[in-house]
Amino acid sequence: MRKNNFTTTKPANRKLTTEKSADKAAAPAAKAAAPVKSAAASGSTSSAPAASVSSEKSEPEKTWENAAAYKVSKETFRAELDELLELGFHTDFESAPVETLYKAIATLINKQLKRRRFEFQKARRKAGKNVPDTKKIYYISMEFLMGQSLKNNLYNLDETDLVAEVLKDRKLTPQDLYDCEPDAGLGNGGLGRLAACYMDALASQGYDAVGFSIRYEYGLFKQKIVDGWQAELPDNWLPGGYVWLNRRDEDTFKVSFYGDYEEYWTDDGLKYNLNNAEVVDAVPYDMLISGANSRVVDTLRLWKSESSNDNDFDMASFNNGDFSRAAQKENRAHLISKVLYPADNVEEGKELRLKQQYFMVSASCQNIVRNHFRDYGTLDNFSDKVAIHINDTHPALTIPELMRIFMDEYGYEWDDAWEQVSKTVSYTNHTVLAEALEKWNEDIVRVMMPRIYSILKEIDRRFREDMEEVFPGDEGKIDWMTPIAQGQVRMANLSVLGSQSVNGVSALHSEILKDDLFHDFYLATPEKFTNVTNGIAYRRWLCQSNPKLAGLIDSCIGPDYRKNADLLEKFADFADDPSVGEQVLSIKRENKVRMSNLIKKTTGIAPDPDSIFIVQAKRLHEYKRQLLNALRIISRYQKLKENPDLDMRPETYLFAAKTAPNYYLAKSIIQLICKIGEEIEKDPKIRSKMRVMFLENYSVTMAEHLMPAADISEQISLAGKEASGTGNMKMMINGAVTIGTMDGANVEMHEAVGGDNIFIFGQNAEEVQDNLRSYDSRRLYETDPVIKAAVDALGTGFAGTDFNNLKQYLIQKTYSIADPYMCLADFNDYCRVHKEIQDAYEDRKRWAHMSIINTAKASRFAADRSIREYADNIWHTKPAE
Ligand code: 26V
Repeated sequence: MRKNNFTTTKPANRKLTTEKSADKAAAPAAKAAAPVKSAAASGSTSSAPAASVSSEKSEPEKTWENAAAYKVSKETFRAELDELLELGFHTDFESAPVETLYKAIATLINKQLKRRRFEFQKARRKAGKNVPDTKKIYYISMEFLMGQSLKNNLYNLDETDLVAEVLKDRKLTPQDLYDCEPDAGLGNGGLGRLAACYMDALASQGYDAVGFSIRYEYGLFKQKIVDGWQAELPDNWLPGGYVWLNRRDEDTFKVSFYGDYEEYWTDDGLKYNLNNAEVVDAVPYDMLISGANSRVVDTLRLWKSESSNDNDFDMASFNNGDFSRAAQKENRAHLISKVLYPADNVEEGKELRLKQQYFMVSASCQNIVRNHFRDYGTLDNFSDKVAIHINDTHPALTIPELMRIFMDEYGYEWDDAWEQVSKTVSYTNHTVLAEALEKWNEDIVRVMMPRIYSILKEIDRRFREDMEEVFPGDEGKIDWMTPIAQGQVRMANLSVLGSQSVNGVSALHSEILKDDLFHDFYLATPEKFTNVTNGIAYRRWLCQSNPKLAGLIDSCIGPDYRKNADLLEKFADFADDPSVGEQVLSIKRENKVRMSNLIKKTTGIAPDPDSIFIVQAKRLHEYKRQLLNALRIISRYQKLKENPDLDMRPETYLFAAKTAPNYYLAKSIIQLICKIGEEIEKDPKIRSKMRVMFLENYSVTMAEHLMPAADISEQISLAGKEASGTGNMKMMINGAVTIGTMDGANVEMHEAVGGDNIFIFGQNAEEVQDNLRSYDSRRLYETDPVIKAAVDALGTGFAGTDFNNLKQYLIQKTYSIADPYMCLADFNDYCRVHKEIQDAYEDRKRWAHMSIINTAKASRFAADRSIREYADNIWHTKPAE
């Protein structure tokens, strides 16, 4: 095939204007002249009436350099608040409902962030575009599980005390406002929360970064448990959440789907026509991301889909009284950003999901390239100045979409475009589960995005040619690696071959990628593969969620660890200090009391704060083995039934988990946990010794209460399956002791705290590999009476519901493999370490020691550290500050 340039009608490096071009879909500024919709209509706060109280003359200028200038007196803040309440909310300070106070104060804080953001960008421009070693970082992710923002922003801007002062006049506290804010639940679990933690770390360390995602109208469903069964309700978060969203019509981009596509050859190369495409507008809503101890304010840009053409409203149908037909096209456009897909780690081949992905990717890539060209007048230095990170394979279409823009809109030839694109993109893998590896039906891709499909075919063709040189004649291997085969587009392969870097999220996981999942790619391009172990926004998860423990740490080692997480390790020096130990235990107890009260509010039951709080909170999935936990609980319950006077420290088992709506088996496991809890509640003697509670509707905000209250953190996945885990880090930093397998980040936690401060059990990843083939769960069931009794109890049931299906799952080969995640194989060892925990917990000095070591050694799991590793080793950039 001749070297083609895939040009459309535009010449190379042509400046972009709003002029009508043959390919209108590509004109970035097309909406520049569109009037900004009213605040009420758009949900924007940018034009809220009183958000512009002019600062007094005597106040210092609010510049980038002068962070102190943003500090205002209580009086000034109150004056701004009063004006906003009156003009923006038609009320006043004395009579405003607390929800209104929340909105108004959030609006003022958002305004301060906008000012800071503006000044940051101004300073960036002033410093010149050629600041060496700094790039613009773009983090593209289908999910950002942000949770609440007010508390975090107040903490970062150091305005909590000011707001507390102002609220005193209404006898309210900041917490009363926090309780009004809905979670921005724009994510399923670990992957989404990680992206949120990384935005915090990027801003806190002064990196110039933008996150890109979708402004889902409905976030992750609200979970309702009905008779133990999970039901899903829509999560309509925008009414309380919009205060943080700043609509920016002027940055609207157009995204094309479908259409009649034809390619033809000319003397200038391959050209194409695309007619009758379905074009939608991508309208950005910016959420501003404050950093702690940082003057940088970054942006999370969330795209909303809207119909791009007034003609999309069908006036003729309307006039005929066919109203649903009249709005059909508009609704089709709006549907794209309507709702977050609630599945993770399971197959989800829905067309709308692919549409969401391309929508997000196309708008983001157009935005990135437009910005770059505007700043530099060329794309030749693109990979020197831009880093684009794709969070799992969901944004993998970034690769062909950038190729499209470079070639079709800027006239690049294939090789030059590829050179830039493949040096700019980097990819993180978050799961090795085969069923979560995205594959799309080739025909769907071809029809939905014909131009992208054509580029994918060319990527595929060239890749096969390249691999033929690396693995000559090895058809099988090459076929396994290609982005298109057997009628499917394989997003993981596309991501690996189109990225300059591929990483896993814990040391073990990254090894598995090289040895197993991407082994052939590793052989072909070993230099691409690296590891960045996950990290958490520890200021949120420790300093804000557990202020008492953070205060104690301040008093021991000083507050600098709040800026530099490495310093937290010094807290280990206090592991055997009796007074610090006592305080650690009593703070944990206070946190448990607080959690217990919260649980009482929703369930009517207050678990005993002097019992051991054993927590497993995470998505419900077979590989995470909540079922193993439940089986051991059953076994323990049977023991207690036999001997109700058993001498033991009471235990409270707290579960929290959502699962994909169509994941029947996982829903059964939720029901099992609920029903065991119900059964135990019936017996006063037993429930004084053990309680099992399933906490409904797990969320970021719930986690912020739960993590500080955990004594034991359950991290019991089958080794080799959990890529990293991050809940494990959150509980660890709050002083919980982990019971876990050698999986994901547990391995590094074990290394950090040493064998005495963690309870490790079960097969390691290698043993799992070796044993899987010969594994016979039925034999274990038949030969081990304790296992048999627990499994049989599933058949008998709890609180009137039997769980024969789960019994069969564990021992019956009618399921392709019985017990595929080997619960029964690790059962006995799991019981063994739980016994050790009972003893360790009774030795209060030892427990305090373990707790302190866990908190201190969690320093290495700070997101700040992860982000520095990404910046240094993958993006090759430095902070802008
Ligand atoms: C897959 C799918 C499949 C199609 C439908 C929607 C959807 C959404 C998400 C996913 C992938 C989920 C992968 C994930 O969340 N992995 C988790 O990532 C965490 C952060 O790296 C890590 O700590 C967890 O171990 C890992 O399970």
